[in-house]
Amino acid sequence: MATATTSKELKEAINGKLSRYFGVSLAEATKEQIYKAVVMTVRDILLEKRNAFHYKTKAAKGKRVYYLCMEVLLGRSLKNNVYNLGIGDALTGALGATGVTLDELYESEPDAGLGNGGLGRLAACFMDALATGNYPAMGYSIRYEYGLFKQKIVDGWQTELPDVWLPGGEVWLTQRSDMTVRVKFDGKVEEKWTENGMKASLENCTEVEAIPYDMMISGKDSDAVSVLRLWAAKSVRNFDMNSFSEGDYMRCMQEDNEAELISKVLYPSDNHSEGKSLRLKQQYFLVSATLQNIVNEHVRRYGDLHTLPDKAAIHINDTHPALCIPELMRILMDEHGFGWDEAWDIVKKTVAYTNHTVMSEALEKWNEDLIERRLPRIYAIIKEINQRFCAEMWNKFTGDWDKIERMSILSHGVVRMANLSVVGSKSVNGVSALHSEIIKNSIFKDFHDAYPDMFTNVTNGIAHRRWLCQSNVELTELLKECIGDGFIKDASVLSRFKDFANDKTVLMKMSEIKRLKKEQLCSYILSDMGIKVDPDSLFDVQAKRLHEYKRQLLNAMHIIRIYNALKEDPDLEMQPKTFIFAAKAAPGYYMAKRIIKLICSLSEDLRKNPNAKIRNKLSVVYLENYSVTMAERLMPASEISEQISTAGKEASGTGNMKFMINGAITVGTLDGANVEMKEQVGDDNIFIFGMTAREVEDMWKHGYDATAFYNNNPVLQSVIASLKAGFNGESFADMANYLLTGSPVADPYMCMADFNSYLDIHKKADEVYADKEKWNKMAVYNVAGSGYFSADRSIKEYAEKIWDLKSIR
Ligand code: 26Q
Repeated sequence: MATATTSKELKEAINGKLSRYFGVSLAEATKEQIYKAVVMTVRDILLEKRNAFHYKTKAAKGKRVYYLCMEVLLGRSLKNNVYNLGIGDALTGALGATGVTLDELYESEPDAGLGNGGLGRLAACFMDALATGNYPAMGYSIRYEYGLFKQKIVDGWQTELPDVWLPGGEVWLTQRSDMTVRVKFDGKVEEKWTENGMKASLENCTEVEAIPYDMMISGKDSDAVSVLRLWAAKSVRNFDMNSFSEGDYMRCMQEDNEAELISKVLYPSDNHSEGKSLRLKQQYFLVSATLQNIVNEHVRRYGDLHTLPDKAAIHINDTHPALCIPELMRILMDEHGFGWDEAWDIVKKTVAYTNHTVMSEALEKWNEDLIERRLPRIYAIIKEINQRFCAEMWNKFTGDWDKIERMSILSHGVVRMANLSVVGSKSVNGVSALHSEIIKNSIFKDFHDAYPDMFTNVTNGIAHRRWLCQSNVELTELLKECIGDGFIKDASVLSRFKDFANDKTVLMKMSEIKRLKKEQLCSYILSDMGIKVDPDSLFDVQAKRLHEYKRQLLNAMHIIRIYNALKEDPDLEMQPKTFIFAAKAAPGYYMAKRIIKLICSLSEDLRKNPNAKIRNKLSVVYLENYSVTMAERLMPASEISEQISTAGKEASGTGNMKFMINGAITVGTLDGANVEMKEQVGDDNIFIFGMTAREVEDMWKHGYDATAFYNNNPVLQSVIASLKAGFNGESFADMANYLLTGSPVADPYMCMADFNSYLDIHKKADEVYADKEKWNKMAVYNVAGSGYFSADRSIKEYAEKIWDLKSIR
C-alpha cells in the first residue's frame, strides 16, 4: 500500500479506519471517532516511513543510538506529526464537509505527560531532532498508566489528581508483543561451573513481563522516523481460577497487582531523589527490558556481540537508567558467555552519560541492602565493578585514601549512582557551558583529575519547530517574509533576522503579533479559569517546576514590593503589569506548596483590593495545571521571561530558550544556559542581575548572613513585614522566618542577597519597556539569537562528539 498523502487518499484511509473500528462513515462519526481515525491514519504513514528507513539503516549497517530516559514529556503529537509530514492541507481537505476542523482535532488530544519537567521534555525534543537529522534512533522509557498528576488549586493550595491519558493517547501506541521480554527481581544468585567457566543465574526470583508499545515520532522533511519504545509491566501469571484455594487466589491477585504497579505511575518529583523500592524497580524494569531488546536485535542482525560498540550507542539521561551498566555486564557474561574484561570493554565503549544536576538532594543514592535484596545479581556485579575500579585508582593515586573514598561507587552502605555512571561510561557531559565546568570542579572533580578527556559539554536545545513554527504561526510567517523559510530546517538562519532590527514595519509587526498572542492567552485564561487579564498590561511570566532554587519566592518578593509602593501611593505612575505563574510542585514538597499558597493569596488579595487604581496596575495570575500544551500558549504571549535561579543551581534550563525564540526578554541570573543566551544576544538584549556562581559559592563558604541584608535595607524590611502581616487574611510569617531565621540555614537560595539587584534590573526593564521601539528591537535580537538553542544543533553535537553516529542519507 502506498502512503496516503493526497486529500482523496487520506479521506479513503480515514473512512477505512472509521468503518473498521467504529462501523461508521465519516459523515456519521463523532469528533472523537474522527480524531482516532485520523491518528491511526497518521500513525500508519509513520509506520511505513519508519520501515523504509529501517531497511535503509540495515542496508547501510548503520550505527544506532538508544536513548534511555525514565521520563519523556511528549505533550500532544498530532499537530507535530501533521506539520512535520506536511499533510495539513490535505487533511483539511479530507475532513471536508464533516464540520470538524483539524484544529478541533488537535485540541481533543490529551497531553502525554510522562515526565516532570526539563529532563523529560528534553528527551522529547531530542527524539524530534534525531528524526529530522536522519539519525537512526530509538528512545526507551516506561508506558506509565498515569503521567504527571493533574494540578488543581483549591483554596490556594495545590492538590493532585490522577492524570488519565491513555484513553485518547493510546491510539499512538502500537503494541509489539513479539518483542516482549521478562525482567527478574528478588531471588538468589546460583553460581554453577560449566565448561565455559562460572555461570550465575537467579533462582526463586519474581518475573515480570515487559511489553513494548511503540510510538513513531516524525522528523521535518526527512526520511527518518524515531521510535519511542515504552515498556508496560504485566504479570506473567496465567492463573487458573478453579485450581486456587481462596487464600491462594487472593495472594495471586496481589502479586499480579504488584507486578503491574511497576508501570502504573510516574514519580512526581523533580530534582529530588527518594530511595523508594518501587522507583528502583521501575528503573531496573526499564533498563533490563531495554538492554535485552538491544542485545537481542544486535544478535539477530549481526550474530556477534563483539561489534556492539560499533553499532550501538547507549545513552543514559541522568543516572536514573544507570543500572544499564551492570545489566549489560550481566547479559554479556551470564547469557552470552563473555569474560569480565571483554564484557567491561564493550560496556565502556557503548555507554555515555549526561548529568543534569549538581544539587546533592537530586543525586541518586540507593541503600545497598535494597539493591542486594531486589537485584542480587546486579548488586554482585556493582561490587565487582567497584572493587576493580578502586584498585585501578589505588594504582593511579596511591595513598590518597580520601580521594578513592570519594570516587568509590559503594560507600557507607549506599550505591552512588553518579559514580557508577561515570565509571561505566565512555563520556560524561553537562547540559550548558557553565554547568559542564561546574561538574568538573565539584561533584566530578576527582574523576576529572583521573580522566580529563571523558568530560565534555553539550548545551541543551529545544524542538524549535514545535516551540516557534507550530505554536507561533504569526511570528513564523513574519520570519518567512523577512528571511525566507530556511530557518525551519536550519535554525542558525534565524540570525539573519538581526538585519531587521531597525526596520520600523517589522518592529511594528513584532508588537502586533505579541499583542495578538497576549489576547489569545487572555481568552484562554478567561474560558479556562474565569479570570480576566488585561492584554494591555506587561506580561511577566515564570513558568517552570516549583522549586526553592528556582526562586519563585524572589519573584513574589518583587511583587510585594510593587504592591507596597502602590498601597502607599495608588497614583504611582507605572506600567500596568500582570505577573503570571505556572508550576507544579512535587506532592510531598511542603515549602514548594507553601510558595504556591503565597502566590495565590497575593493574587486573591490584589483581586479583592477595593482600590481600582491598584487593581488596574498590578495583578497576579496562577495558572492551574501547567503542561506542555499550556507552555505552547504561554511562551508566545510572554514579554518578560523570569529565569532567576540562584547561580550555579540550574543546570541549563530549556524554558528560557522557548521564551527567547518567541521574542520575550529574559530577566535572569548568570546561571545555566542564560550565560550562553547572553553571549548570543549581546549584553544589551538581556537583563542580567544577581551574584555569579562563583560569588554564590564564596558567600556560602564564608557563611551567608541573610539578616545582614535585611538590616541594611528598608525595602526588604517592608517586604518581610508584609509577609508577616499576610495576604488575603493569611499570615506568611513562616516565610519571613524562612528568609531570616530559618534552620538549618536562613534563606538557603539567597533571595535576600539578590533582592536589590533584582529590583534594579526590573527598574531598568521598565524604562526600556516604556520605549516600545527599543523593546521590540530587543525582541528581534532575541529571536535572531535563539537559533543556537535548537535541539537540531544539540543532537548534531552528540552525534559527532559522543556517539560517533552518522545520519543515513
Ligand atoms: C530521581 C529519583 C527518584 C525519583 C525522581 C528522581 C528524579 C526525577 C526527575 C530526579 C530528577 C528529575 C528531573 C530533573 C530535571 O528535570 N532536570 C533538569 O534537566 C533539564 C534538562 O537538561 C535542565 O535544563 C534543568 O536545568 C534541570 O533542572
